Amino acid sequence: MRTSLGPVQLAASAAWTLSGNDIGTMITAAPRLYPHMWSWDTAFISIGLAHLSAARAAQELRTLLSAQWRNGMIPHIVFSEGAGYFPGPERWGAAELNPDAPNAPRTSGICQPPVHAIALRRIVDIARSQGERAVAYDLLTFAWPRLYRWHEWLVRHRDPLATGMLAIVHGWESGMDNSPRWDLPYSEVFPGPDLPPYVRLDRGLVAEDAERPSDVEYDRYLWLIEEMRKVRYDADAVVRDSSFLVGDVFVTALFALASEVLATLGEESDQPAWQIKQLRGWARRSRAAVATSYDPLTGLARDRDLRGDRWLSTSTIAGFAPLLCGGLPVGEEKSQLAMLCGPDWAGHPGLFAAIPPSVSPNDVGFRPREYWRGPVWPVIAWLFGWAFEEHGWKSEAEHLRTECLRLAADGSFAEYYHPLTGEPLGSRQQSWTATVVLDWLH
Ligand code: 9WN
Repeated sequence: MRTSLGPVQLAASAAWTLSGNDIGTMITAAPRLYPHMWSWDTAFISIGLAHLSAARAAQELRTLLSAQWRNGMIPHIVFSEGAGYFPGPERWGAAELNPDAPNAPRTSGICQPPVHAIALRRIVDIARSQGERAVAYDLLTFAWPRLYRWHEWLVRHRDPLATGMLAIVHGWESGMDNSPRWDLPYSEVFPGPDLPPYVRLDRGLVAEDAERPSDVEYDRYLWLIEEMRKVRYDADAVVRDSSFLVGDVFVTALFALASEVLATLGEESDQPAWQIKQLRGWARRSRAAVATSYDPLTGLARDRDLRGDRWLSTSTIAGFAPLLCGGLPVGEEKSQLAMLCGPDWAGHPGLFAAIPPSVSPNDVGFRPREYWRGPVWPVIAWLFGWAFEEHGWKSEAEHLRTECLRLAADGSFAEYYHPLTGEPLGSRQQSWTATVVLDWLH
């Protein structure tokens, strides 16, 4: 039978998970599968930490920001001294090839979704509510200019059509690595004969191989790194030459949302007015780009394949991106919300908990155990819950929270869950699952 922990035990267990993943220099994304710091994981991890100690949360965010590249990019992985993950720092060779990459700590050469300003907002609010005003002030002063530079980097280097739709150069940058969203663009990534051999380390660390991407997918992931190495991670050359270049509607929506949040934090901390204005302008443009991608036939927003010059209409959770950042006309917005809560998604009668899975159970491509091809990811639900709160959709936010807590009450803090049975999948003791549970419990 499935364990079901009460709120006090669950909170204690989440806190215990975070402290178990604390290796002294950082909190790793997960104990075995991911023994390093991941960019968007750390944003979420800091939120959970803030409930335990605002100062510790601030330290975690500072650690991530200390690895920011000189050009402003926040790298997707900050490597710990420990080994056990492939591709590690040697395979990336970022510091050897690009003078903007720090020598220490070592990092990867790509980025991840820009959720950091949302985390900063949450940490500052939690710290203030705990009376830790100095911690909040110091963190805001430290992080704001760095996050501004990060957003500026995205606008400067990742908006190739100047429409506000931000592009990614690797599926890992979306955070939804093997989502069916990327199947078509990846089908045109052809690993060359000079792809250096490699050994995957992830396979043995999950119960079944199918819970992780296939070898064919990994070849493509690794090939894209080779392409980037050839241009020494020069941001514009990567966008020019990479065989994978996709306008990511989910990243774009998060960017729009986070830019608004950062602008407001800037007003609260007397940051330069022109930068605040610029952030609001970026948010407006990206919101409009998300709205433009909306397909009235499916009711979902779309990614744009910039190599193939075509819309990608694959139906996934990312199609609800407009609900994160706003910008759709009221009628469309309402019908998107109804669709998300309806029988194709969170209201599907077969679900263990009423949370939208990564792919609809009614979709032919639905694979309930396969990573981003069907499972439920609590952290994605948290993002929608947070945005719903912001929009004033309180009952929808509360419903997501209650259902996610029911799913997570088994105390495994799995990376993702089988949407129909609630079975934990992927890694266990995943930090960001523990942290969103902690936040929901407060
Ligand atoms: C590659 C750490 C990361 C998450 C991603 C998730 C997974 C890595 C992997 O784990 O990606 O970056 O090796 O599969 O897809 O969203 O940040 O938790």
